[in-house]
Amino acid sequence: MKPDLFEAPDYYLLDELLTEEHKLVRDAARSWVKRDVSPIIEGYAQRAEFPRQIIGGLAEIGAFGPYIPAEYGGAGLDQISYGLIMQEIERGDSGVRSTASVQSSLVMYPIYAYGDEAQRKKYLPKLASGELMGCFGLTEPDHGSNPSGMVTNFRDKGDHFLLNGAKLWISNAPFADIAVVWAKNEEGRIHGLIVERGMEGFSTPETHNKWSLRASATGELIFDNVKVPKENLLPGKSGLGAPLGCLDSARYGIAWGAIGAAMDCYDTALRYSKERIQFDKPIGATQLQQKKLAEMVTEITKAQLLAFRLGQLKNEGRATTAQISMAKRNNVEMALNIAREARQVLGGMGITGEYPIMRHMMNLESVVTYEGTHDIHLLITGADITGFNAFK
Ligand code: TGC
Ligand code: FAD
Repeated sequence: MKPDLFEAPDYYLLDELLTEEHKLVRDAARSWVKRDVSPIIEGYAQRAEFPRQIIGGLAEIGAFGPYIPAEYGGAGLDQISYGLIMQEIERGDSGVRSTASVQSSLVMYPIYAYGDEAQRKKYLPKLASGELMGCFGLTEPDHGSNPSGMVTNFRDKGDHFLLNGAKLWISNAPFADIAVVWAKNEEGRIHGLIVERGMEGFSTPETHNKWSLRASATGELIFDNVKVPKENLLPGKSGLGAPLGCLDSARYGIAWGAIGAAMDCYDTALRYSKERIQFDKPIGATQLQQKKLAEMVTEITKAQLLAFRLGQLKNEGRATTAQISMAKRNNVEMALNIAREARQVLGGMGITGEYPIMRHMMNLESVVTYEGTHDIHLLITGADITGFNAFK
């Protein structure tokens, strides 16, 4: 792969809206991605392997629990810093950002928000340092967009719970030490349980043959009469709103992350357009290529403004689920469109692993589907503005 010469577009001088802390956090993540992710990520994606050696670096830049308080090992940062970290990591690769999103928003967040003090103390510091890695089991083979229909269940056996069922498409599953699993009790009420690797009857087979997110490990969670200690139930919240609350946080991170992937594609295409000569002039001097590049930077700028304002609302505790859906949907589609256009600017070179564009494009096909599909987010906006729920 070519050396990483990335320069971030900032057409509307958004850096002026960031605090010194935001810029320090962002720049540390940016430098780490250039040094430790860019040089190796193409090879790992080609081999469909997760680069485990980056776990320590992710922890060091504060990517595991950016907004979790420092007393539990988190970085104690605000939501804009969290977003900027996700942006920089996804600039490197969406799969690496997935690992960080899952660890932070889908494992640490539910333990922090719904767990008791003993659970927080037991798990959060080790998750923040990367000593423990986690995954989040909501999706099932027959229940993806509609998780309320889940069949995974647990039964009270007096001194423990007995867990049965299966989860599919679970990021980090093949190597995770713990899983936050959503399952129904005897009354059909959804609860979160912390399942630990090594519990008898718990297995995590890897999902192969992915053309997308190849540097992220995806797998199943199988529960065959797993005895889960009662103290592993998250006591603070139950019902579908509990896992959906975690998704709010992860989807917010993705709204920022997608900007990173888009910026990398735009920056690569812009540089290539100035260097590639056809018909005796740089292709960047032709109107058609300029149209592509001008539209890309316009869309990136709009997405940056959307994410920044959402971050302000999130910092104030005022961001709604529907606002988060709009940003996730818009920014991922924006990134996917930019990846497709940028790929064309590079002509044949665009399909090779010499440049990051094709990898970003393939990754974004997962990002547009997970954490709520593109259409599901449209329906969330539709329900919010009309008051009519069109899901059912
Ligand atoms: P609905 O009736 O709308 O809601 C059920 C209950 O939940 C409450 N609620 C929320 N609470 C907190 N936060 C939210 N965001 C909430 N949204 C809804 C709601 O008020 C209600 O509470 P109550 O007390 O009245 O019961 O639920 P529904 O069954 O109609 O479903 C709505 C729908 C379709 C929007 C929801 O199911 C959905 O979002 N589906 C998409 C599923 C999804 O996104 N799955 C993601 C799996 S995790 C993943 O993909 C990780 S990839 C990570 C990576 O690698 O980066
Ligand atoms: P389906 O729900 O079957 O949807 C198929 C199509 O039907 C979609 O286009 C959808 O928009 C559409 N559709 C569904 N319902 C409606 C409706 N009411 N109206 C109109 N259209 C509709 N899940 C986890 O729990 N944890 C993870 O860590 C995780 N990681 C993932 C990693 C990867 C790489 C991938 C691909 C997925 C991951 N997922 C994870 C699962 C992901 O959240 C689901 O794939 C997603 O929610 C969609 O579910 P589904 O694939 O079953 O599609």
